[in-house]
Amino acid sequence: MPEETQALEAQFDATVAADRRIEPRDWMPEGYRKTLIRQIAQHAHSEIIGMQPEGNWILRAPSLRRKAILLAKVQDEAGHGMYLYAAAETLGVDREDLTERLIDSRQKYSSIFNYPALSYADIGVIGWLVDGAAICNQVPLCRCSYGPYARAMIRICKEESFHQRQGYELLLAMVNGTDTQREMVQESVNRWWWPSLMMFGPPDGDSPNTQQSMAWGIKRHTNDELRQRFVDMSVPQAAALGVTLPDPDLRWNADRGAHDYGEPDWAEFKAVISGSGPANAQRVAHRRRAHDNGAWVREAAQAYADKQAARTKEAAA
Ligand code: FAQ
Repeated sequence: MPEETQALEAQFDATVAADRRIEPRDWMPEGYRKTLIRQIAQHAHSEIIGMQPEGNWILRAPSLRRKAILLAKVQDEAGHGMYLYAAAETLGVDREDLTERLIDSRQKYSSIFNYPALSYADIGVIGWLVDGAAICNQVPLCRCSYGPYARAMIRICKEESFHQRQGYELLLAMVNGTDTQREMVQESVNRWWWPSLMMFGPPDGDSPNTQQSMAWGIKRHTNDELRQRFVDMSVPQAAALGVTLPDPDLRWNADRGAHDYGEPDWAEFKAVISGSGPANAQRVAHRRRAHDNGAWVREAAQAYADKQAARTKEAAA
């Protein structure tokens, strides 16, 4: 390695070790750049695809108040996608290219969005469990070593926290309603609990990226550490709602000071992230359709930008 690169690498290592931020202008190892692009793009795609399960319920929300809340939440997710694509662009990639990779299934998005939202109770449970898992995973990313990602995460986490509360508040209203509503909530929790645990990624022993990502200060905790935190956080919340989490092995372990819980179905997880989940084909097809339908807007914006640039050039000449 040339001496100059060695010095830059030493500076990078020292910045990470001192818990300072790496900024776009700074030298960074190619692996660090690639890992960030992979993770941030996957995260951005998740926010964008993640609008679909809930978006499907906007027109069927049971009151104007619920409709306004859901609309605002889904719009927030679009905003998160935009901040994250902008953060990825600081690493030298192009948003258009990332979108192509998503709709060609060359880049992943979170497994959770490949499950359908079948009842209105799912809107509450997605807020409670899916946004709850997202917060657990994302709060540590506010301290990620890459500045633009860490800063984007601060605002995203504040909004996710509101999302989680609106879901929990909706569930509280439902469990204080009729027997049918309580049954709807329990049925929904039964479907979403295990996929929510899978959001944290494979078990640590099967996670090829965790060790290096932690050494680089991208990830601050392992997948299993965050999954455990989420289980411990959810158990009292489930008790307050009066719902049962669908895991016969779930119990408090006083020695560990944490809950023991059962093994998620990792074969199902692998199938879902390889494209064979219940809604993968539908989600990607919908995103592709929306992208194709928006082509005229991109063309018009480009034509306008070209015209403005030509006028500026003319005026300068
Ligand atoms: N789904 O070695 P690891 C939201 C892939 S929240 C799909 O452990 P890593 C908010 C992984 O990419 C959801 N793929 O990987 C919202 C890798 O594949 P690759 C988004 C998964 O990166 C709420 C392979 O498995 N949040 O959107 C998943 O160190 C409600 C090996 O795994 C984020 O993206 C999965 N669950 O750790 C929106 C958070 N897990 O790329 C709307 C940021 C793993 O090598 C409504 N990301 N894989 O082919 C992260 O924290 C990390 O990337 C992990 C995975 C923890 C997800």
